[in-house]
Parts: sequence; C-alpha cells; structure tokens
Amino acid sequence: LLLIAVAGFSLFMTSCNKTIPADLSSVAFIPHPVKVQASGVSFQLERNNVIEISDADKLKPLAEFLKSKLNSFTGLEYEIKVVTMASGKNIYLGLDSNTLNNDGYQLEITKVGVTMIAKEEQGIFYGIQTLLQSITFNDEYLEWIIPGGTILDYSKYAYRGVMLDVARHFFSVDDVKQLIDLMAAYKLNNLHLHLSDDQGWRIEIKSWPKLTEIGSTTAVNGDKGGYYTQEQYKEIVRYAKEHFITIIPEIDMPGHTNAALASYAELNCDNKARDLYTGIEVGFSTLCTNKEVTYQFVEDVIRELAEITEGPYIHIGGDESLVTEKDDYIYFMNRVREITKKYDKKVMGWDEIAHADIDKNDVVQYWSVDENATLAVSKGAKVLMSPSKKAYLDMQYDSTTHLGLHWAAYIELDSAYMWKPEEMIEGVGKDQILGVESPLWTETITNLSEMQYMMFPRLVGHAEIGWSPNEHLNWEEYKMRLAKHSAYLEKLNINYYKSPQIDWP
Ligand code: TNX
Repeated sequence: LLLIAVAGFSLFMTSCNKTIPADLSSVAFIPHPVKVQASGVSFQLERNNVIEISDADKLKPLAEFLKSKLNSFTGLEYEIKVVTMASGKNIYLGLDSNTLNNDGYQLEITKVGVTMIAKEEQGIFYGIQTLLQSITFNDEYLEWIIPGGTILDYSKYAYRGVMLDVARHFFSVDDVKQLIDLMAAYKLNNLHLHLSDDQGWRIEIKSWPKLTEIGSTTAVNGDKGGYYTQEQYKEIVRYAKEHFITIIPEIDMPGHTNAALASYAELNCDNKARDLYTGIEVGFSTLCTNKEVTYQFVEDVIRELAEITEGPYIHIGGDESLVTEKDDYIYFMNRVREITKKYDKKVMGWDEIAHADIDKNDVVQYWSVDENATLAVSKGAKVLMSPSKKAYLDMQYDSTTHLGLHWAAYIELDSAYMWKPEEMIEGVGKDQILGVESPLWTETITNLSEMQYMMFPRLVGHAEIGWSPNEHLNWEEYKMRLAKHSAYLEKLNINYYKSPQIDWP
C-alpha cells in the first residue's frame, strides 16, 4: 500500500510541480521566425487541456484545427472555450487589431500558459503552424512540452506559392488536398494549378463539353487522364481557403493548347482537329489568333473559371508560343487580358507576356528571360519569381535522380536555397516583386509520392526564402537546422530526398 502511495505521489509530482528545462532558440523552425527569444523553461501540454479563444466566429475553426493536430501529434484531448480575457493558464488564441498587420503573430510561451495574438485569422493560422513545429517529447520526464519564450513573426513576401502541373499528369482532388496540407505547414499561401496543356485539359467547361470529353482523356506516356468537375474544383478552392491558400487557375494560351485543338476543330486555323498528344515536346501548338471563335472560346472559359475562383488572379499562360507570330501573340494576349479584366480578375502570365500591353495590375511570372522581367517592371507590373535554375521542382537534384528533367540545371539543396528573389535580376528589387513560386512540372511525375520526393525538402527552403528576413538565410546554419527539422518531415509522413549534403540524424 505504501509503495502504491509513494508511486502515486511521485506521479502527481511529475505532472504538476516540476519545470522541465527546454530551449526555444534551438527548435528547428522552418521557415525561421523573425525573432525568437528563449526563456529556458517550458510549457507542459497536459497542464489544463483547454484552448481559449477570444472570438467564437473567427477563431473556432482555427481552435478546432489546433485541437485536432494536438490530438494527432500527442494523443491529448483538448476542450475549446470562448473567453473575454486570457486566463494565462491555458493555450489562448486572440485577435487584437492593435498588433502586427496582415499575416503576423506573436507568441508567448510561459511555464503555465501559451498566448498567441494576431491581427487576423491568417496570423493565428501561421502561429499555430509555428507552435506545432515546437512541440517536443521530453524523454527524461516523459512529457509533451513546448519550449518557453517569445516569438515575433511575419512574412517577408506576401505571395509564397507552389505550381502543380495537373495537365502532363493528372492529380486527384485528394492528392491536391494533401499538397495543401503540406503547403500550410510551411506558411505557403498560393497554389497555382496548371489546368491545361498539350497533353490534357483538366477543368470542366460547361459551354465547351468536348474539352473534357476528348481533351481530358490523355496524359504523358499514354497514362491515365482526368479532370476536375466544377464542383470538385470548388471543393479544392474551399479546402485551400480553409488553409489560407488561394487557388490560381491557369489556362495556358495560345501555345500549349493541343488538347483543346484536338477537342474542337474550329480552334485550328485549318479547321482540322489535331490528334491527342502524349509526348513531352513543347512549343508546337497554337490557337488560331485571327479567328473570332477563338475569342468566344477564351471568353467562355474565362467566364466559367472566374465564377468558381475566389482569388483575384487568373493565369493566362503565354509561355513558349513558338509557332505563333510575335504580332499575333501580342494581339492575342492583349485581347485575353481584356477578357480577364472584364470578369473582374487580374492577369498573371509567364514572363513572355511582358511583350503585351501589360500594366501595374498585372503579374509576370519570371522563369527564364531576365529582359522579360525588366520589361515587365518598366511597364509597372509586378514580378513573381520562379527562376528555373533555382525554383523548378521538376529539375533533378543531380545526375543520379531517377525522376525529373535537367534542361535548366541540376538543383541540389544548397543551390535551391542559396538565392534571394531581390538579387536575381538587376533592376527588379523587393518593391517590384510579389513573391516566390516553385513550379512542379509533371512530365516525369505520376503520383503523390513522386511529387513529394521532387518537392521536399527543396520546397521548405523556398518557403523560408519567401517568408524569413535575410538575416536568417544562411546555408551553413540552415543545413544543420534542416537535419534537425527532418523529424518534422517524418512526422508529416513526407517522402523527401535524403540529400548527401545534409548530415541527417
Ligand atoms: C518549360 S517553364 C515549360 C513547361 C515544361 C517545363 C519542363 C514554362 C513556362 N514552360 O511547359 O513543362 O519547361 O521543365
């Protein structure tokens, strides 16, 4: 009996009284927060198991998100309570209009409580991601803890994105949702879907049904095609929004259009439908730029797409239109731009669209030609940085990588990490740059596991380049942090590339 009493008492002591030492400044956060100050003590997660929120309408879904993550990471059950003031003894999420703007948040972790404050829900969401990365199991005390101290954080660039090519190979709604989950964990906030190309048309357009009846049936190598119904697309938009991610749909034009040209004969200048295409050449197709039916087609597509897209942008492609005369290309792009604006959407396009009549409302996605980016800036447009030599996730890591291509470069982790958007192109500085986007072209990528292998861990480095201030961007330090952070990649079940450049634990 005495033994049981002693055991019971010591258990009681472990769960209530002690302070477990921990070091917040040695947590391997990615992206690195703006400021981290450690106190040396820690918060024990099983303390009260309550999440307090200041605002039921706005914060309940975020508290639910945190609750379910805490449960899956630690097995602990939490209760959510709406309060008028933080008790100081629980995990508290609060909105305060006087604090940091837009996506920033402040975190204070003491021995007895966690307080998170942000101006907007988005900030709370990012604070939660940081908190989740800091949860540690203390082996000595057998307790889930959060190292104590304060964190102040906000983004460097407003736009931090990923592009997924669902045209060369199709990815299901569930695959896209999984990608969204992983993007959210790294504070990425825009997902660009490349919805059409020579090898496939991937979005239902009700007024042009053959696009999906015919154009969606193929993929590279004769692999299985597919498309999103408008309902499925709306579900992707909704799920993304719940994770503070905006969907940017791309219809690539006037080149990269063989799937449409195979579906409708009248879109071809010779009125002859093209054969479906499953190879990986680029630059051989074009819509007929001097036929009115082409613009009727574009308008119907943009109108239907605008109706189901909540974000401000539609991407109109414009890359590698190698068989379109330059004058025709400019005429076409100008008209498509007007159509896009008519449906209240802003225009995004690959860097070649700098040659059209663009202005300060447009975004030019730099991927290859520096002069196109400078031309865009001279017209007042903003630049989205996707330099193929650094940001292309379909580029092989080295010559032994079994997936991917290498026409732009081999991109090992150091190369993917060591660049700064504002230092890439002379005359294109921070004020002209909207942000960073990492494209995954999928000629050689056929499933979720391959997608993750090419994305990770390069993408987390890109996420840091887009989010963290330059003072924290240091390869030698990052290398060690990434090694330690790999425990989190494992926790998220990511199939990542174990680069020989990193001393993995
Ligand atoms: C170039 S990058 C393309 C894509 C290909 C990619 C392969 C760009 C705007 N166009 O059509 O998929 O290379 O890496």
